[in-house]
Amino acid sequence: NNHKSCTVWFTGLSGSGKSTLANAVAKRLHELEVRTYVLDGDNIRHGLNKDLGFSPEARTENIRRIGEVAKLFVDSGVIVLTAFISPYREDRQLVRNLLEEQEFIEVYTKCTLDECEKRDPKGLYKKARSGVIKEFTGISAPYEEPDHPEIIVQTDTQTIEQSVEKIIQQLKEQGII
Ligand code: GGZ
Repeated sequence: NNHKSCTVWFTGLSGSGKSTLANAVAKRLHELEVRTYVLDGDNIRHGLNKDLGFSPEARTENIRRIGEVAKLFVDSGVIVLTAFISPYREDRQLVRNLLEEQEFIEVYTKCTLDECEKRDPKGLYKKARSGVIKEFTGISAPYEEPDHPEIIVQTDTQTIEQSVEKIIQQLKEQGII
């Protein structure tokens, strides 16, 4: 299949649905015979970035490296989907600047902290509240909302299918797929 490459950059709180959506979009793209790769904590923080923790400096370096890796994937012709909190506006801007204008599609998985905390699939919010985990995003570390993301998906009111569809539509409108 003939398609362009880009980075679909998910940003949002822990538990807001970044990985779920990245994988759901990848599945949908696969059906359309588009080549994709998903970067997330499982394949990045356990490997390339296993030397990094969650201090502001470590998060900035985490995102910088992921941006460079995403750029390599874009150069190779695939659509790369990244699922990282990426809490700092400046860090996301830096990645945007690494890529061509049409190649960076920022998707804000918007979800109230309340709802993320209710989901708490790994029990991390509970640990953050009790102080077992320090500097936890949304509780004891900041999350800076994107000002002008290409896409906002409201994951506490929209279904996964609706969100996937919105992202696929944007890729079509931009002539990527
Ligand atoms: C935020 C943390 C923290 C702290 C561990 N703050 O829900 P998860 O578990 O699977 O996703 C979170 C993941 C965040 O890593 P990122 O690389 O996406 O973060 S960043 O972009 O800010 O560098 C969470 C887990 O790691 N986790 N400690 N203190 N999330």
